[in-house]
Amino acid sequence: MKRCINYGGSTVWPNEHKVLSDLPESLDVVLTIGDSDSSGGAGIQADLQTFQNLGVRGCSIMTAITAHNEHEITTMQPMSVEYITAQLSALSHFPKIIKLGMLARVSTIEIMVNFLRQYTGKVILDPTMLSAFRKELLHAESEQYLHELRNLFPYVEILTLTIPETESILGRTIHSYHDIENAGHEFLAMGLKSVFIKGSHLEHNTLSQDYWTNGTESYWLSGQYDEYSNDRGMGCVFSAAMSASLALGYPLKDAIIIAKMYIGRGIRLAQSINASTFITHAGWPEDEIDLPCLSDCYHGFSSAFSDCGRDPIGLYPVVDHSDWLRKLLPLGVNMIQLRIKGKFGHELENEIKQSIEIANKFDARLFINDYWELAIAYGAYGVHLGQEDLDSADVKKIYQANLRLGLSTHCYYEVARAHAFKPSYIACGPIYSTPSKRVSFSPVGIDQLTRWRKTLSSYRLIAIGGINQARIPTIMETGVDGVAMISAITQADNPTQMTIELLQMMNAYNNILNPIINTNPANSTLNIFLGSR
Ligand code: 3NM
Repeated sequence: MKRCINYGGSTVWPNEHKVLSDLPESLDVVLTIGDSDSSGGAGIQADLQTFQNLGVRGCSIMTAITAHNEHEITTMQPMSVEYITAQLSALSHFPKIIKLGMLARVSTIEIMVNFLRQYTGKVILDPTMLSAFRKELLHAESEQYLHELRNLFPYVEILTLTIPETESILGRTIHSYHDIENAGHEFLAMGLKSVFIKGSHLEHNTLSQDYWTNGTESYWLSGQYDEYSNDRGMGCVFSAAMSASLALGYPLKDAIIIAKMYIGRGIRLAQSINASTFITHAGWPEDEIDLPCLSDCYHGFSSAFSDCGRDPIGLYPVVDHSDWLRKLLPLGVNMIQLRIKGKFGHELENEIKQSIEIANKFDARLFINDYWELAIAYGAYGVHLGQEDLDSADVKKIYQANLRLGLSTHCYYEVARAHAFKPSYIACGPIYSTPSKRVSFSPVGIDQLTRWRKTLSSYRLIAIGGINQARIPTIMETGVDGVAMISAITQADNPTQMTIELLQMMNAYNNILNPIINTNPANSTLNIFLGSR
């Protein structure tokens, strides 16, 4: 075998054939290492379809060729050590993401372990050796194969497993969700950075429940269980979608959600061809039905919070003092958030109490940021929580007190977490960079907001972060229900005038979106702002 060398900080294998050298450096590429499935339902063929659908270029190394149809594998021919090494050596640059699938032979695992010692990118391991028909593939080597597989673990970012695979590797039966959690932590003790166990093979399961842990953080993903008799290719497509999302720059926690949506949609829309079923590949997954609920326990579904009423949301100022309510509510603002920082004790309580009284007087929907206990005590309309607040707040108490709930989100992981609470609205941000809050996320931009509008189709959706008057047309064209703003109002030269103008703009959009609610023909702002778009 040729020796791998370290060249200018990146690992390069000596080669004559620069297979990837013509690719622009910025192109997102995933290398999949696994078996060829002649029927196209699983293996490298399924991986490449998934990469392409998610906008990522794939390259591949074959570890085996299988003769596959919809019902069985008739033959498998593992690649020799020489062929696998030659394929590795032919690559001039290694993509930053590698997906390892079925490696077929102990000798192949050994090659990979040697190679990964010097590889600096991320590795996703989906052993697939026991899924569907592949259980027969390992022949007499199976014991040793399972044992050798563990040597890969220290190099792996995430291991994805079904319950039968978990049982084979750990040598015991998994009966319950608790067993799955324990198994996850046992895998971490073997040197893995994180593990994802798909719970859909658990007996009597009516939901799709999957567990992920990296030792410090853990969560369950719950989705609708789909009767899909033939699970061939599910593991490949799921881990391929995760690999593609990582290559696109999504963090692992987001990549898992995207992959779960991708496979959820693929199974939901699976196509029957000649009495067998194939996962559907249909581009980026965007449907809410495929969005899992993310929760720290396995019974992840909760009752929906009350909605925000029939009135449109439109302008949603976020202010830090009751004086702002005195100033803005008489102008017609009917939804507002009190976000107080740096006040405590009586002063804080008094501010909240007064704000609720003012809001009630104007029949306005007031959300209290963070201080949910005071919001309940004084009967606020709702509570707004950030993701960190969710760790400590008693969301059940907010629900039982019949307050509305608004949640901040910044990424797929947080959107899936918010979805588990079924809040009254979801805020997505920051859309643009903002001077008003230190947010550890890059601006999400209009394209992602448009995508989340589609994904969160049943929710009232609010855009926040860096939004000003000039940006409102672009934001409203995404179809969001409301726009939350701090500085555009509170830092305006004339906040009252600015608020009046913003309200007029919003009313124009509300008239378009809700023609039945707002039928007043005298509302000339509609024409003004339609004309200006
Ligand atoms: N939350 P401005 S951005 C309070 O992204 C807040 O969750 C954000 O202020 C989020 O309108 C933000 O001045 C600040 O940009 C919004």
